[in-house]
Amino acid sequence: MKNIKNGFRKWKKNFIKYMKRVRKEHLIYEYMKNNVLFLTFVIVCVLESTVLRFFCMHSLENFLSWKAILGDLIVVVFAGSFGYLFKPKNRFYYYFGFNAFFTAICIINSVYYTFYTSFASISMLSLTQYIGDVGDAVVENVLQPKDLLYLIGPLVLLVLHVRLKKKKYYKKVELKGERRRKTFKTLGASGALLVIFLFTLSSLDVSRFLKQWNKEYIVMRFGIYIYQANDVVTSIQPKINSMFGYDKARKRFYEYFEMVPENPNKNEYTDLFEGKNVVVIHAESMMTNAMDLTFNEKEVTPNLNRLAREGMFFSNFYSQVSVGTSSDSELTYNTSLMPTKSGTAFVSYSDRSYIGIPDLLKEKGYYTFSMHANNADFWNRRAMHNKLGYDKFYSKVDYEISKENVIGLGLSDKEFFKQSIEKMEKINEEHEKWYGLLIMLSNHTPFSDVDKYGEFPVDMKETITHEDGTTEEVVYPYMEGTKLGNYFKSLHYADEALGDLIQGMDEKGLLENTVVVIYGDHDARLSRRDYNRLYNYDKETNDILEEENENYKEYDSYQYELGRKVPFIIWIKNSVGTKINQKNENVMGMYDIVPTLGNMFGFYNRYALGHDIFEIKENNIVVFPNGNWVNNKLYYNAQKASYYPLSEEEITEEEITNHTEYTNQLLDVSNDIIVFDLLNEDKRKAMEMIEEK
Ligand code: GP9
Ligand code: MN
Repeated sequence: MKNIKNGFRKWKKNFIKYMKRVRKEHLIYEYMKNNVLFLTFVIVCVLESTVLRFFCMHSLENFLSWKAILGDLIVVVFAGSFGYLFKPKNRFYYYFGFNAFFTAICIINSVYYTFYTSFASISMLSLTQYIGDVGDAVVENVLQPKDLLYLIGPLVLLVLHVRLKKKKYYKKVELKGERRRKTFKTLGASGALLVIFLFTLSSLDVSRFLKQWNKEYIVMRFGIYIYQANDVVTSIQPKINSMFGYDKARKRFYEYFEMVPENPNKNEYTDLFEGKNVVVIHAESMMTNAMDLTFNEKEVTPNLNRLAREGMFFSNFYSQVSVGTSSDSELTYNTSLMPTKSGTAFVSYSDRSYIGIPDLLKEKGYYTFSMHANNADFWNRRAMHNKLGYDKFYSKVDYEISKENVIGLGLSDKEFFKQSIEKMEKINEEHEKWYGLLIMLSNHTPFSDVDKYGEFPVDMKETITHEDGTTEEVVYPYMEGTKLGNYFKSLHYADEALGDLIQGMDEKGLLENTVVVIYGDHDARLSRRDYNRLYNYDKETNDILEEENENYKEYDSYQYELGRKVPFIIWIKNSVGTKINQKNENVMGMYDIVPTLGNMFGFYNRYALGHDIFEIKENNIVVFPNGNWVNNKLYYNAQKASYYPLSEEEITEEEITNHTEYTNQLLDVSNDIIVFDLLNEDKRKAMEMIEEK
C-alpha cells in the first residue's frame, strides 16, 4: 500500500513538472507566434552587426563577442519595442524602416572598413577633402558582394511580411488594448538587458567608450549600433561647446596676444639649422629618469644616452598631455597649443584650423611626411596629420608586417625603422629638403611582450668572495617579473631600435645634412607603487624596505610628478665640441619646441603658447592641462594648492598667484583657440575688424 502511495506521489510530481514544461513551451511558442515580426527584426539586425564584425575582425573571439551581441540586442530591442505602438497592419513598415537604417549603418561601415580598416564617423563628413582622394576607389569597391550581404536582412523581413499578409496574420495577431502593454514589456526587457550589460563593463571599456577613438575596440565590446550612437554624441559635443562664449573667447585671445611680443628676439641659435633636413622621433613612453639607470652595469638606454651626451639635451623637459596621450603630445609638439579641456583635439576638433610645424616648413620649400606603422585612424591621425600640414602620412598599409615582426600593438620598432629608412632614402632622392616625423610604437604599455625584447636582465648580480678565496655569483631578482622591470626591458629594446635607426641612416648617407630631434611623448603610465621596489629594494628579504628603515626613499606624489619627465634631444652628426653639444637644465615643456626649433630653422608661429628656451632661459614655466605648473624654483599642484620647492630661492605668495593666473589664462586661451577655431584665417580677419572698430 505504502509503495503504491509513493509511486502515485512520484507520478504526480512528474506529471506536474511535465505540465509546467508544456505550459512554458506553449507560452514560448505563443509568444513567438504573436511576435514573429518583432523577433525576426531583432534577429536580422543583430545578425547583420555580427556579420560586419566577422568581415572586419576575423577572429571568432571578436565577431562572436557576447558583449557586442548584447550591446546590439539592447539597441535593437529598444528600437523594436516602439513598433508595438503601431497597429499590426502598419507595424511592418516601422520594422522595415528601422532595419533599413541598421542595414545602412552596416553597409557604410563595411565599405569604410575596406578602405580605412576602421569604422565610420559622422564627424568625417566634414573632412570633404578625402572624398577627392578616395572617390574613385569607393566607386570601384562599393559593389563588393560582401557589402551587399546585409541586404538579406530587409529581404527576409519583406518575404515574411508577404507570407503573414497572405495568412491574414495581422488581423488575428493581438487583442485590443494590448499594444501599450507590449511596448512597456519590451522596453522593460531592453532595460533589463542594459543593466546586465552595464555590470559587465570594465573601467577600460568605459574609458575607451568615452574617448571613442579606439573604434575597433568599441565595436568589439559594444557592437556597431552603440558605437555609432556614441559617435554621433561625441561628434556633436564640440559643436555644442563652440555655440556659447565666442565673444568672451575673442576678448581673451586678444588680451593674451597683446601681452606676447610680436617678433621673437634673435639669439646665438637663430637660423642655425636653416635649410637642413629634419627627422623627428616620437619616442613612445620614453622617460628621462630611466636614462640614469643601469642594471648590472648596463645602461637601460645606451643609445639615447649617447645622443644626449653629444647633442643638446634638455634634462628637465616635460610632456603636457591630457587624456589624448600620444595624440596630445603630437598636437602640442606640432602647434604649441595645449590639449583641450574636454575631449581630445585630434578626435573631437579635427575640423579646426591649426598651424603645424610642417605647415611652416612647407612654406620654406620642405617636403613633409609622417610615419607610423599602425592603423591610420588611431587617434584620428589620418585626418589630423593632414590638418597639421604633413604632405604624406605613411601608416600601417605602407609597411610590410608579418607575424614575426610584431611587438605589442603592431610592427616592431626595429622593423619600422628599417622600412622607414628605405622610404626616406627615396624621399631624399626626390626632394631637396625634407622634414619627417617617425612615431615609435613598441615601447607601449603594458610592456608584456617580454620574450620579444631580447636579453636585458633587470636583476641584481653580485660576486661574493668567500674566506677561502673562492668566488660565487649571487643573483637577486630585483625588478625581474615586475611591470616596471618589463618596462625597462621594453625600453632597452626601443633604445636599440633607435641606435639601429641612427646607424642605418648614417650608412645610407641620410645624416649628412640632417638634424635629429627626439622627444618622449609621455611617461610610461606606471603607478607610483611600481617605483617603490626600484628605489627601496631590500635584497636580503627580496622585498621592499620598511618605511622606518633609514635607507627608505620616499617616492611621494611630487617625486612621481617630477619623475614623469621625458627626454628632448636635438642632435646632429659630429656635434661633439660644437655649441650644440650641451645640457640645458631649465624647465621646458612640449609647447616650447615650436618656438625653440622655429628660431633654429627660421620659421615662426605667432600663436605659439610656449617660448624659445634660449630666449626665456631660467624664467620659463611649464603648465599642465590640470592647472599644475612647474618652473625652475618649484612644482605647484593646483588641486592641493601646495608646492614642492626645487631650489633654495625664496618663494613668495605673489609669484605663486601670478603664475597660477598665467596658467589658467594660457589654458583658457589654448582651449578657446581650438574650440572656437580662432586660427581660422577668415575668422581671424573678422575678429581683427571687430577689434579695430
Ligand atoms: C597608437 C600609439 C599609442 O598608434 O601612438 O598611443 P597612446 O596609447 O600612447 O596614446
Ligand atoms: Mn604614446
